[in-house]
Amino acid sequence: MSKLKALLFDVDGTLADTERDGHRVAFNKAFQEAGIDWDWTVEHYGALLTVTGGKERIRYHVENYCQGDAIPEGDLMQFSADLHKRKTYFYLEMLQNGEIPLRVGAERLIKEARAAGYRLAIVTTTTPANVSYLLTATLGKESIDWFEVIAAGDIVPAKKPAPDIYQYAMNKMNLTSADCLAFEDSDNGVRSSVGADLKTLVTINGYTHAQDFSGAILVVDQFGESDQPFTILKGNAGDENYVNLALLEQLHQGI
Ligand code: XBP
Ligand code: MG
Repeated sequence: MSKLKALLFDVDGTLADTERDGHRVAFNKAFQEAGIDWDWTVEHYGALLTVTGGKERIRYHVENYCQGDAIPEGDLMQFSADLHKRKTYFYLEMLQNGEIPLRVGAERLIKEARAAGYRLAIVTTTTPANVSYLLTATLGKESIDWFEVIAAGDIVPAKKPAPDIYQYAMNKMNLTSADCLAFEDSDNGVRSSVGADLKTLVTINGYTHAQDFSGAILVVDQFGESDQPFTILKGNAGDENYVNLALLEQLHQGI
């Protein structure tokens, strides 16, 4: 077994709880601005999360929930791209306003890993600017450079659950899956990371808690802190009660 060298972090749902009160709200602001009478409720958005990627999610909504609505079929790509551009604007505004914090334990874990010399990467479906704004707002502008690779958005054509984005990040870092651990929050994310042959730790959230994580090695409700222990949903964390480097080494070695 090779040594654990790198940690590959998903963003949405994993580093921050972005979907319900972040992305969803920004989509609705864009619809409102464009005079479109869609309201993506918390429940409906949960159904739309089966599709990763914001533009793809808009198209999925049109194709599955808008039969008979006046959206010119040939222009659907352009329509979704334009609407998504405004959604990103509103989302970045929320990040800049500090409305979206990191999840419990994320900052500590990233800083501990960095101090111990682990290599770090971001592996996400979301738009690249969403990542840099989140990092800047929560960890400071310099934190963007803590991540050797930020693999995001349309950089690979096939988004999660395809393994391509993880493979892209590992290629860029000249690492194999045996060198890395992945962190995810959703079934689509785990299908992507496990599809890339990566051991994966899952931190669930409100939208994903009931999903199928059979490919993951450990499923917990949060990274946690020493005084805020996680709850284990699947797997074995030995003596550890929050996600720390000792636990990651243990998971990597398969103990
Ligand atoms: C995240 C997503 C993203 C965001 C929206 O999936 O699906 O699409 O919801 O981002 P994952 P954009 O956490 O599995 O990477 O609107 O910028 O596409
Ligand atoms: Mg995610």
